[in-house]
Amino acid sequence: MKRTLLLMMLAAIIATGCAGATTTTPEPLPANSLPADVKLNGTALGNGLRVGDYAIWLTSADAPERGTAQLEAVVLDKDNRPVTDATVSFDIDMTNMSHGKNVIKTTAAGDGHYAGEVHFMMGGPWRVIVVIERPNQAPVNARFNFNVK
Ligand SMILES: [Cu+2]
Repeated sequence: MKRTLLLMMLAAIIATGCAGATTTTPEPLPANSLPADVKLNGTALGNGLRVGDYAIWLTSADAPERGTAQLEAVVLDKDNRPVTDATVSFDIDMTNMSHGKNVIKTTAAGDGHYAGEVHFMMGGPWRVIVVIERPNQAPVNARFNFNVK
């Protein structure tokens, strides 16, 4: 009996230790979970993601094709309010081959929108890691996978 309790406590301690903000498993947010007052500019690149205290959406002005694309991340806090004081960048690469490190700084476009121009060198499977940095907080990564024509 005592031994069981000890094991349960140990399990609880281990579980708590793994629940740090940077290791939170992203949770997909379907389109209907976007608040009514938040507008996405363009086509959503997959579901939104809940990562830690953030809800993040990634859109492309046009369906992504080989060449230049205007991407936009929308960053909301845990109460679905726009996060306007973050530094947001796009870390882009293909998932079936690497084209090297390519990180694009975005420009804050108001209301939690962050815009950046990226270049897709070829069609195929790509990913964009949206990196969210705020003062005195660990960076948060949200990874979006999608196909480029
Ligand atoms: Cu490639």
